[in-house]
Amino acid sequence: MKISSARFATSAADYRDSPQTEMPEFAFIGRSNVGKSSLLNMLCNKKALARVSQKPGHTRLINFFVVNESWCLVDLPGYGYAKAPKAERNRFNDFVADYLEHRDNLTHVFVLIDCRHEPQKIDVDFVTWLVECEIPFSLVFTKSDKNKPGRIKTNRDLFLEALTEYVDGEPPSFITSSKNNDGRPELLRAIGTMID
Ligand SMILES: Nc1nc2c(ncn2[C@@H]2O[C@H](COP(=O)(O)OP(=O)(O)O)[C@@H](O)[C@H]2O)c(=O)[nH]1
Ligand SMILES: [Mg+2]
Repeated sequence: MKISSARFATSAADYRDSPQTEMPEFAFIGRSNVGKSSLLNMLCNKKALARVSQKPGHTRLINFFVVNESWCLVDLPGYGYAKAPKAERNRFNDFVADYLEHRDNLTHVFVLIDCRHEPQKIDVDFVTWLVECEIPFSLVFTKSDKNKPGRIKTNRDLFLEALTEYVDGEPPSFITSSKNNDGRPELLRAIGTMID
């Protein structure tokens, strides 16, 4: 799929403020700093579309971007903000949950996971919650330029193994790097098949 245009549409601080549109929507979520904004920029081939932050916990809003004037990318706030109190860390915003559970045009969720780490409980718990809610998702292992291919595959396999208890079959997974565009064609192809 070719990206001919990508533009910021709007931000919402509450699910009810989400824009009214029937365009298919693809949401990106993961821990703060996992590389969500960088991945959106990489996919759209635009450096400053979504804000990339050195500081975790920066994105507190749901940000909507329109691509090719026909579908949307959504940058959701990161869960697991390391500097928040522990009680808050294990919980993600109600409004993100509302969005994921009720947004009619939500087509697919991409869950970003840092490929350098072995499965983290917060990621496994979140994916398990998606399964319970019957929300379709894929796993995206980010920052592949920062780890050896063998280690990345091991971490991915461990994650898939941690899910077998909860998921029938294997969810689709991607390995990406926003530094070297690793995984870009595969992700765009997957999105393309879902909007046809
Ligand atoms: N080496 C490398 N760094 C990355 C990659 N993706 C993001 N980063 C860096 O990780 C930090 C957090 O990225 P950001 O996209 O803001 O993460 P977000 O909080 O999930 O939106 C920034 O310093 C990025 O430059 C990647 O694929 N490779
Ligand atoms: Mg971000």
